[in-house]
Amino acid sequence: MKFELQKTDSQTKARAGKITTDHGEILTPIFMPVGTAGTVKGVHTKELLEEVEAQIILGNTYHLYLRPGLDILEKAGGLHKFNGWDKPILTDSGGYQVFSLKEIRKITEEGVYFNSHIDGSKHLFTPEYVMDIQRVIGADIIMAFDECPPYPCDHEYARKSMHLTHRWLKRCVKRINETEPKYGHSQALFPIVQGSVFKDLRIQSAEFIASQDQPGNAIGGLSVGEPAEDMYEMLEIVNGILPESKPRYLMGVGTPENILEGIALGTDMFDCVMPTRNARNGMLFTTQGIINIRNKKWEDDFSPIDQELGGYVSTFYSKAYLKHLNKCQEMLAAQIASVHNLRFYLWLVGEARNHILAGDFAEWKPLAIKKLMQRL
Ligand code: PRF
Repeated sequence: MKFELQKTDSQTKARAGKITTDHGEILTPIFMPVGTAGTVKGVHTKELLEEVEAQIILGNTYHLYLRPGLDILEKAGGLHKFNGWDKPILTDSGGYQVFSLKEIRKITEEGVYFNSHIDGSKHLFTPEYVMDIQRVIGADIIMAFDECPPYPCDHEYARKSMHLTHRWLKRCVKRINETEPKYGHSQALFPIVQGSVFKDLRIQSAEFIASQDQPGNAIGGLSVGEPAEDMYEMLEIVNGILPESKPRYLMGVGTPENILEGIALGTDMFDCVMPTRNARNGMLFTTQGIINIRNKKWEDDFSPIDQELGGYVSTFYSKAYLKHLNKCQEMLAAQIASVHNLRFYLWLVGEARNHILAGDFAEWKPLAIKKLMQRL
């Protein structure tokens, strides 16, 4: 994997860059649609390519390990072959997913014991095993095994948890260095900064993560319930320490506003279930503002969902028709809304990139936030 920094904004920390993987290029800043179980829910691969114009998608180690399981993934020749997505893929390590299980897990130095949410069966994820699983899945970018502490948590818990994440990282790096990719394309390991909302821990963690000298770095443990201001403060501290020459990935973030602020603070990559999850609940992000399609006012609005956004789905279907489909709980409602919202998110980061390159990102950002976050 290679990262080329193309431009840094003169008034903010925003950057435009290019990541090159064996499955192609990613122009940054970028948003990565979440494809937990090897599918971006409700969206065909063809639509991801042609409508959403996604450049990289996410998969989850935890879900793919449980279903379809390593046997099938290996027989398929990895996730790219299995789901037909021939562009870059990133897999999360399963740490975060396992931690959200709460009742059914136990954390030790060795790793995390957990019960499957599907059939209750017992499993152990260690840093080594999670690297092995991600070798079998075959993503282009793979994440280190970390603990994401809950919010709020006290300084003592956050400190111990951070050190555990750092020790686990060393084991991840060792395992990756001792093993080879299975399918001929290379895999880049991204370590994850933790430290909750404590400045001293975030500084310590960012320094340790940077010292591991991996191809890219991630910031975890944010957008877990803390005030947005705390998230931005932590991000500013961490991005000031992580090297400029490598991509920075803010995990699980966020709203259009969070993403634009994250970009302004020097972050290059984002992922979030928000565009797809909210789509299924009838919330649409548009170039004119936010729509709740369940609202009565759309009942007889026959204008396209979003003319300015372009694309087939957003310009062909009307708001009134989508409202009708949603009310009838038709599958197509979720599909249309998901494709539309993802196209919007990819448009958003593309616009940010264009404004960084044009040199007017700082002037554009507050106006964009005001317009895009207003409720219509
Ligand atoms: N760690 C991992 N995945 C994540 C997170 C994390 O802290 C977050 C936190 N927002 C989202 N996804 N491994």
